[in-house]
Amino acid sequence: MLKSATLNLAEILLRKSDRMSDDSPSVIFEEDIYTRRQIRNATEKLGAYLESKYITPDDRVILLLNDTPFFVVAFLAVISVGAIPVPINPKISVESLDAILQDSRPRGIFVEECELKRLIQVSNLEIFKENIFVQDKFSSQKIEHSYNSLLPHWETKNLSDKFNYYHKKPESVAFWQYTSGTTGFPKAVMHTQEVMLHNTEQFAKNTLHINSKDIILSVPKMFFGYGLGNSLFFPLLTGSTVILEAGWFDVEELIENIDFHAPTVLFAVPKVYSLILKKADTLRKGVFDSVRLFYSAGSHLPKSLNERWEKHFGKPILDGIGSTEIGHVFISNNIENPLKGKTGFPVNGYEVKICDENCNIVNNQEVGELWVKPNYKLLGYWENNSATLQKYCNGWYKSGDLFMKNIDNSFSYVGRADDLFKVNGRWIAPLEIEQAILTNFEIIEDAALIGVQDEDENEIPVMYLQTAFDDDTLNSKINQYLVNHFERYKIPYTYIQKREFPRNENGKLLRKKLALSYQQ
Ligand code: 3SK
Repeated sequence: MLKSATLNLAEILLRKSDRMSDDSPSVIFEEDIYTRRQIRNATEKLGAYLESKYITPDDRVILLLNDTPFFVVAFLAVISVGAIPVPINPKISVESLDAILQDSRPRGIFVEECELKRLIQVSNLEIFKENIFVQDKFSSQKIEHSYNSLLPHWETKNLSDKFNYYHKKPESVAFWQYTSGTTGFPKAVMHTQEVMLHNTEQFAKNTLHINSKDIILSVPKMFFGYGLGNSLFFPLLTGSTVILEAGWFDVEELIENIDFHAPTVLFAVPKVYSLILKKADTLRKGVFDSVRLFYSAGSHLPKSLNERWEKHFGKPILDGIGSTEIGHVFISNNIENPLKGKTGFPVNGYEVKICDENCNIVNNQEVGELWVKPNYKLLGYWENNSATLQKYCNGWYKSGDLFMKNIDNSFSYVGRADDLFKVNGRWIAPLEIEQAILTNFEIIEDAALIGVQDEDENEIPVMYLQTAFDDDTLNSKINQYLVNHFERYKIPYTYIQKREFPRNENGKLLRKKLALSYQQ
C-alpha cells in the first residue's frame, strides 16, 4: 500500500505539497488561526527539545491534554522522534491514571497546567519529574510548579535548521490508544504508521469527500480515536481546517461555535444530536446552513432521531461505526445514498463478515457478530496476549457488535453481543425494545433494557429510562405500548426512571453499572 521502505508519520502529515498551501489555515482555536507551516515549525522545535530530553524511539509519552493546537503539536512531535504518543483523557481519575502509568511505563508525560495539581497525587507521577512537560500556553488556570513549561514557537516563516524525522517501517508502532470499552480494565491498542493514512484516504476522502475547502468541528475529543481522526489526521491529510475547543462539551457553546465559525462538517455522537434537537425551536434560523455533512458514530443512531433531525434541519445525519481497535470508521453511510436506521456499507479496504458463535458466516438477514479485516496490519493490545487472542484472529478483529446484512448489502446494527440475555430460555435483544420506546415516547432521553437476577436467581428484564423529570404515569403508558406490540417474555418486569445513566468517558452507556444499581 505504501511505497517507501521506511517513513515518519508526522513528516507525512506535515509535508509540503502543491495541493496544500503552507499558509492555509490548519487549526482555528479561539480567535487565532494556525497555519500548516506554524504547526510544522512548532512540531520540529518540540521534537528537537524532546530529543534533548532523551525521548528515544519507541518510548511511550503520555498526553493528558485538552483539544488545543498544542495537542496536535505534542502528538506529532512525539512521533517525529520515533516515540509513541498515548493520548489519555486529561480528566482521568488518579486511580485510572496510576494503572495506565504502570501498564505503559512511559518515558515522558505532557500535562495540562490546570490538571497538574490533581494528577500529581498519583503515586507514580513524581518519578517522571524531569520528563513532565506542562502545557501552559492555553491554560485556563495558572499555578506555580517546578516542571518543564512548554511554550511552543508558532513561527510563521520557514525554520532554517533542518529537523531529521526518525524513519521506521510502515507497519511499526506509531501511537497507542487506551480502550476500556464498556467494561473492564483499560487495554492499550497499538497502531501502526499506516492505519490512519489508509482510513483518511478511504473514509474521509473517498466516502465523505472531505477536502481543502472543509472546516471540521468534532465534538468527540482527540484523546478518543473518533476525535483523533476527525480533528488531527483528516485536516492535516486533506488540507482542510479544524476548529478546536478546549472545554468540555456544552450544547449551548457548541451551537454558538457553529454559528460563529460556520463549519462545513460536524462529527458528533447521537446524544449530541438529540440534545441539539431539544433546543431546535429556540435556534436562529439557518444556524446550521454552513454544515454540508452531519456525521454520527460512537454509538447507534436511532432511525427516529435521524428522521426528526432531517425534518428540522433539512439534511439527514450520516451514521457509521468504528472502533479503537481498527482505528476509525469502517462501515459507513455515504453522502450519495444515506440510509436512515442502517449503519451503511463497508468502507473500501475493510472486509467485514457476520459470524455465529462457531465462527461460521451466517446468512443474509440473520444476526451474528461483526468481524472486520482491514487491509493494514493489526498489532493487538500491548502486553495483553489473552485479550489479543480473544479479539483478534488471522487479521480479523471480532467487534463484539451484533449486526445483520440486509438484502441491499447494507449492514444494520442489532446490539452488543454482551447485552443479550435470556428470559425463560429465550433470547432478548434489548435494542429492539429500547428503539420502540425512543421512537414512540420522545420525552424519554435514553432507554436500557437490562437482564438482572431476581431473588430466585432467574434473569428478569428491567427497563431503565433516562428522563429529565419523574413522571409516574409514563411507566404504565410505556408498558401498555409494549404489551400491545411485543411478545410477553420481552415485557419489562419493572421500570426505573433515572436523571442520568452511568457512561464511560466517551459517552458509552455502562450497562453493567446500571444493572448493579438494581435493588429489589
Ligand atoms: O464508533 C466508534 O465508537 C469509534 C471508535 C473509535 C474510533 C472511531 C469511532 C467512530
